[in-house]
Amino acid sequence: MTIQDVLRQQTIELPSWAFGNSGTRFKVFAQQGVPRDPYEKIADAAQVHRYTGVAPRVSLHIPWDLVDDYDDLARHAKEQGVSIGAINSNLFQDDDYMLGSLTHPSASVRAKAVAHHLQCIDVMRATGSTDLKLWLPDGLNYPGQDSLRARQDRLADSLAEIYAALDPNHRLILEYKFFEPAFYSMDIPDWGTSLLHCLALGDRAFVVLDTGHHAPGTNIEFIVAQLLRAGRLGAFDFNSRFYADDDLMVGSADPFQLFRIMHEIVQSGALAPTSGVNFMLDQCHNIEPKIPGQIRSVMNVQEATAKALLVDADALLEAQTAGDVLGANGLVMDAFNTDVRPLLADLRESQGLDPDPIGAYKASGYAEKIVAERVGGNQAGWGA
Ligand code: RM4
Ligand code: MN
Repeated sequence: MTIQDVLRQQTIELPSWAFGNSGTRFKVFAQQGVPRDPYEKIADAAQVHRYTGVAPRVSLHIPWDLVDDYDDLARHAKEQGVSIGAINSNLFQDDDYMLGSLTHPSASVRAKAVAHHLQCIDVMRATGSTDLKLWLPDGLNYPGQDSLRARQDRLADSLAEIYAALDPNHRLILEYKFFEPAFYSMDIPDWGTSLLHCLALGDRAFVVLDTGHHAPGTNIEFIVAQLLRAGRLGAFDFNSRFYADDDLMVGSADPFQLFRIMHEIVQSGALAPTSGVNFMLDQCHNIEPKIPGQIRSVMNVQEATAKALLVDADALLEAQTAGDVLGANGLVMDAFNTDVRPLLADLRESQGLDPDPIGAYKASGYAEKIVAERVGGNQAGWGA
């Protein structure tokens, strides 16, 4: 297979929430033309697929993306040329969850959090989604606030209840985050904790690696290699960070890190659609326009992938085996320093796409159209 053949098979999943308004804890800046409902979010996501050709799925977030009729939403997605991807639960915006959700000391709050996932599983059934994605905001702000260990036990029990409710073709994918919203201790702070819970649950539980959820300086590609080795890397939530969970465009802060991650993926054969790794974006576009922001992000992932595919694997193995430190490093750096934009432009043309997706989107007039048409109603955003 040529590099272009491999790139043609790659797919990247878009988050519905990237198209709604978002912001910092100080301010949400509204943008004109932003979707008012999940139908409009899907229509915008379909634009990204239209110009990149590699973004055919949209993750939904429940309850942000609640609709009356999910068969109808799935039909709408199909009409737009995309399908529904992972279903994300939301345990971080309900007053009852102030002290935790799946780990809460009160059995009734835990039961409520579990029941929310049963609702998400119903959405999966109606939309054909196969991934239930959990991100747990639970944790402690102060030593002694609750028992670290008892919370793990409660978490294991809650997760087991959710896992038992899945259909045989469903996967549970479990995210981790080292801090925020809790500051002393998160209940799933790291990949090891997520992996332990996944191993206890069964072979359809996988870890989600959100690139923004690590301490500065963490070697993320090591985690990728380790999870692939264990067969438990279920998905990425791609984004960029300079400081905390910045949710910036993937590849914007540190394209070299993204390349190193994709290098591990390519080396392990995990780019193949059958590998079970779902390449998702989890980003918010607070100040930049959202649709081209997503297009740029998709292109950044493609560029990092193309560079990773350029690494001469045979020569690298030879250099590594011979202990040729400079040679091995040189092979990796040569690939990273190659300008792959012409290769990707050719690829797009071979697929009948414009070689310049952002330019083509801008020229399409879609941005002006949604500003003119989406008047009135409530713009979608965090909490809406
Ligand atoms: C969280 C986490 C989740 C996403 C939300 C929007 O920080 O990364 O994946 O559902 O943000
Ligand atoms: Mn995430």
